[in-house]
Amino acid sequence: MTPSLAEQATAILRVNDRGGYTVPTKGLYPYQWNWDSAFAALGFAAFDRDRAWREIETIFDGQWADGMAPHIIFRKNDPSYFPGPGIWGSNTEPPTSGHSQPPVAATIARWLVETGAPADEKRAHALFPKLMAWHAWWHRYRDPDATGLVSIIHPWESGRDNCPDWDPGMQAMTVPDDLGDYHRRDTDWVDADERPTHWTYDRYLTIVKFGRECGWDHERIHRDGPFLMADPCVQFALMRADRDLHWLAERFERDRDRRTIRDWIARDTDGAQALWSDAAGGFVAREMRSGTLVHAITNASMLAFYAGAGTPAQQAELADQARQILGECRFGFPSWDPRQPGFEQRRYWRGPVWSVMNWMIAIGLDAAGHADLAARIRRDTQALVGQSGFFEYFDPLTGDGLGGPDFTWTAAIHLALDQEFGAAAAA
Ligand code: 9WN
Repeated sequence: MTPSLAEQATAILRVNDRGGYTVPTKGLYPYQWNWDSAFAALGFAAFDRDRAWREIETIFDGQWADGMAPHIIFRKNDPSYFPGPGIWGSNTEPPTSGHSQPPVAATIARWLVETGAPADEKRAHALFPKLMAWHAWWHRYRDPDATGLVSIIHPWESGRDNCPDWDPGMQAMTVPDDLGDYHRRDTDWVDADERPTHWTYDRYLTIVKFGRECGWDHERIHRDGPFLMADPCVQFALMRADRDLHWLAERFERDRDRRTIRDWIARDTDGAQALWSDAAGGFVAREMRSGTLVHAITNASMLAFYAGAGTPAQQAELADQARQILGECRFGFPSWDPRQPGFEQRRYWRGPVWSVMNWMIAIGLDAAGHADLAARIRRDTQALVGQSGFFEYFDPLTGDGLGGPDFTWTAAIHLALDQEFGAAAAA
């Protein structure tokens, strides 16, 4: 008998388990990634809550002294991925990458507490100071002037690595003559049409070189680094996670932390307005040195609902944009507006659909009173897996599975939707 989709998803989490942490998929991504693990925890929660907590806790095995939870932890060298620990030069134990990824761990931790037992509360209590230190790092090092708008110093920090959103920042960059030759590994595993170009990789590595050579001095990187943009995904994930951290702080009676978090939330609610584009009808990316907005809607724009960001008029406009864009696709929500130039239905973050983005978008749409849109997004997410399997991402027009197979977070979100995790999440 063919195993059910839920059984297949469970098997994928088990196969990708390396003992306390999962890899996103074998071969293509052989290490632990930050936000992948936060979402993986949701999947484990469907059948093993202790393992769910381990997944979140191990994200912080790589936490830096300044509070940063890095985007990759390199526990043992695996030459099947490039760039590996030697290129990053983090000088930490375990070795890690040198920047972060969208902060969703506090949101998942809150959810585990809300739906759990005293054992969950205990785990969250122990984790709280690490979460707090990580959020403080975001506010201090990615928004040093306390404007309420956090920046990213690398497209990889957004988690939406190859989105056309980053083109202005990437085009403005000069690739140094001594960047050196390198051998990409990703295209050994996945068709080159579904991955970033060589031009893009040169620029990814230019930023890593700058970071490594300045010893990952994040004040310096923010000030003088080759790339500085603001990302609606990071901004909104952080705003949401700050609210969830505040909820935990209240529960644990951490009054000083509560006050600090309240200030962050107030500031970021104002700061997010710097991402609003009248031309696009939504929140968009911004190149920070020139102040230029990228006037196009992405799946990250749709996270405004999840963050509770925007005025009622802005949210109404955004919901209207969501309907129009969904009208262009068989499966939502695309990572780049199909009506815009630059849409590529198969290339990573330039059009395809991601389950994890959909999970957050649907929670926000529900909370904002757009239950029909939320239901459509959830239905599409499950239908994609039913049609094509547990791929890394999917073509929004055909539903073809793209990128890596047997993908941890796609399996995790399938289980979460199957069990209606987050369906009635608190706003
Ligand atoms: C670089 C692991 C990660 C995700 C990112 C996704 C992709 C890595 C890469 O894979 O990025 O971080 O090498 O392409 O864009 O969101 O966390 O699944």
